[in-house]
Amino acid sequence: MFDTMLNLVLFGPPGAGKGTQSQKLIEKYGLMQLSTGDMLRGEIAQGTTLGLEAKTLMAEGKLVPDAVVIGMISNKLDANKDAIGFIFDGFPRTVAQAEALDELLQSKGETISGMIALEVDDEELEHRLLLRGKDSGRPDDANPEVIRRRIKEYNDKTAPVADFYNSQNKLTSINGIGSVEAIFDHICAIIEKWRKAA
Ligand code: B4P
Repeated sequence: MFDTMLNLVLFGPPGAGKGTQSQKLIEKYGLMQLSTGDMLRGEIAQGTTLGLEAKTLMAEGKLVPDAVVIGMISNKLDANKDAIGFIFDGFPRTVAQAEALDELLQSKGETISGMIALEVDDEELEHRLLLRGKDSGRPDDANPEVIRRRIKEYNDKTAPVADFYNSQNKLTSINGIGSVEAIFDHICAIIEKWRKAA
């Protein structure tokens, strides 16, 4: 579908709609989603050592160590050499992770096509996550204090990742409030623009 690989970083605070939009992008473009949150929850479900280490941090709304998530992403890239492109969902979450991702892709002759950042205010984020927490079974969605901690972690450690991609002229920010369909259409329009420019 694409002449070159499409590698999209889907960015935004917790609850911004990254996971929701990723599902629709997989269906439309056949891209492979790499969600570090899903991978970590998988490790917890399997009761691995890594999962045990991540469980407490995630339940407290803290980020897990960079080396852990970088290692997971590196393994996935190696295991999916035939993918036509990747959606990085919830990764990178720190500048160190963004630098590591650039290096990993460079070593394969690839690069990030662009970052799309979903902008949603804190009040709406808290509302969405508490709503999801009612039936998601995710401990990090059930407690307002933990949700606020996640938003603070995002502002302190993750927000600078947008500047990292902006300095490479790869950042496009869009409004993440509105219908899921309208936001999806906006994301697709940006991808089409990248595709024409490639
Ligand atoms: P994630 O799994 O990435 O969790 P998230 O940020 O809450 O998910 P997302 O933003 O995808 O949620 P979505 O909008 O789809 O991370 C969980 C934890 O794992 C982190 O706190 C951290 O501890 C750890 N972790 C993960 N990656 C890491 C990394 N790289 N480094 C270190 N630690 C890491 O959904 C939110 C809700 O909003 C849903 O209910 C959805 O239905 C709803 N929604 C979506 N779009 C909407 C819209 N337009 N209108 C109304 N509601 C909407």
